[in-house]
Amino acid sequence: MEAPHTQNDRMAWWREARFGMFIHWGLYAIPAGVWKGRCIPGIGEWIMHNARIPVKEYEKLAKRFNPIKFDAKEWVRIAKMAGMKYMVITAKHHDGFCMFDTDLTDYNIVKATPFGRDPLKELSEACKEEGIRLGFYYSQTLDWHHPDGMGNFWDYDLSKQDFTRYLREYVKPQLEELLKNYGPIAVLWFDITTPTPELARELKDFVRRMAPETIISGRIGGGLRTPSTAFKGLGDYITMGDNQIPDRRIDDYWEVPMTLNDTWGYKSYDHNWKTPGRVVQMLTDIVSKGGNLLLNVGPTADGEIPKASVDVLLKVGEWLKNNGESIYGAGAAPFDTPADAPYRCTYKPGRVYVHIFGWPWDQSLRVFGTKGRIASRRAFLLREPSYTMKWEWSEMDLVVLLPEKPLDGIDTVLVLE
Ligand code: FHN
Repeated sequence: MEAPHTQNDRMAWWREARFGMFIHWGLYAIPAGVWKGRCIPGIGEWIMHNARIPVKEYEKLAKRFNPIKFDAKEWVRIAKMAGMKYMVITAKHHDGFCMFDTDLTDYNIVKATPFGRDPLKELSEACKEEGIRLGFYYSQTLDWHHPDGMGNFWDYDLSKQDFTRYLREYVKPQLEELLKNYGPIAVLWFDITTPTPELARELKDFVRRMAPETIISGRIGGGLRTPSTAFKGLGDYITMGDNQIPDRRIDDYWEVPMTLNDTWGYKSYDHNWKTPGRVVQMLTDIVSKGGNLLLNVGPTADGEIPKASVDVLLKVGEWLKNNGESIYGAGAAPFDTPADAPYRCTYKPGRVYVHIFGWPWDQSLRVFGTKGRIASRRAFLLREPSYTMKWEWSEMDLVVLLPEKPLDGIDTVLVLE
């Protein structure tokens, strides 16, 4: 049993950070959702599975992978400008292709592609320079390339597989490489869950021994399911279901993995981008319930983060530059906000930040259920601290008289001090 303070120490930066960049990048960026002239339904990084592409055929993509536009510094700069504090990139996704140099297989970006560089090495250096924490996504269960990995029923006879051998002789040595050669690794982001609680425990103990400071995602499995599709298992925090924001606060560490469009890996014809306003409001909603947002980008086979996603991220970053105080290090307010209220509240000791999404037509904003929970002395706009507002209690609610118009159409932040 770990000493509880150890986990809090490990999680301190993560709780402060609140907003990270998820990156799904691999060979699947080449077909980008199209195989043999057919648009393949589903998320881009699942194309090998969804089109039942045989290993021998999919492997050939490696010969064509030459992302010459990849620039680690530029990716880190984008994350920074977006106000993100950490980055989690796919070291190995379900297709089994390794985006780092590894002695365990030649099926990796350095040995099997004309590119021949190690982007994770380059990113770890760029992140260090810029003070962004770097984590790795690692698919510990599904591996459609490895004969002992799970999930590839179209090439392999599943009854002959030995998953324990895969975990011990392939997964663990690869994690050792990642933790030793790229460290310090902020997060190991496991996915789907490890098949048995015993193996999840073995994996967790292994990572802990090697890197006690590395945070482990909830999808390592091995425990009970938490609310709905959320998972904590033996991990350090609850990983919510993909794109799922809980409807109320959760008093634990938790994170929502979220796509910026409808795929994780790049798909040439998915243009369904979330707007900057929607992202800011989702981030605020998540922080108001005590969680983190890990927002995904899917770079192209050339090595670029699609311009449409960069445009959204930069606008989110602009909003955060002006309003970051209400997000970083903030958490859930000491009172509940009805799901249909036109605002969300984030909180730091001494300050409630009311994020107003819908400006009231009569300028009077009712902050529900606050009586007895907060003792407000001053109400002002975060971006205009000199502009103080009148307020009064009405039954259990605080009613604040706002200026005529919002300062920010996306989310104007009112501070109750
Ligand atoms: O199957 C994966 C999917 O490709 C993607 O990586 C997401 C990200 O959270 N995780 C899995 C599904 O939950």
